[in-house]
Amino acid sequence: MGGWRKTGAYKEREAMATHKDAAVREHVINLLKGGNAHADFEAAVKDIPVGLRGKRPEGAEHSPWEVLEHLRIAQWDILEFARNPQHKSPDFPAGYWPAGPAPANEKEWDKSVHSFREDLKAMCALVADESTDLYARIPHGNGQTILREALLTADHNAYHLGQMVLLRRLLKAWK
Ligand code: NI
Repeated sequence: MGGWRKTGAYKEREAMATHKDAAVREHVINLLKGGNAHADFEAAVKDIPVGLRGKRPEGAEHSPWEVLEHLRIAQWDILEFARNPQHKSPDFPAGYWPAGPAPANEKEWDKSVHSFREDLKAMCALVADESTDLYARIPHGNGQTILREALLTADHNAYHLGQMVLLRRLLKAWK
């Protein structure tokens, strides 16, 4: 019963594949966590004065709150798409942005930061899970893989984290 599979050469190839798979997972998780080549999420949202969170600096299209919420909603949408066949994406583009430039209060800001963190953790856990096939087509998608969704998340986050830092510079709220 499949005894031929247990030859030394097969086992060696299998060990090599597992090793490469683990390396890819590690690279993708590092990319998701960020912080290697630029400010990570924690640095980008840390200590933004309450009074500036809803401010659009002159010449900028968005406030820090709008960028934070956009980051949260987009990441949540990609994560849910990746793991939940029932997921319905928001309307594009309006559903990916908050209603206005400012949060209702500090609690709403904190809640958004917290949700972003939790979803990022969940995306990393999905990638780390050895039972997740990074290369298989997502059954309810049209060609996407978990690898693609994880890379899309990292790329989209990096783009808007850079934007957040620039907004903070313009608002004089970046050390
Ligand atoms: Ni975006």
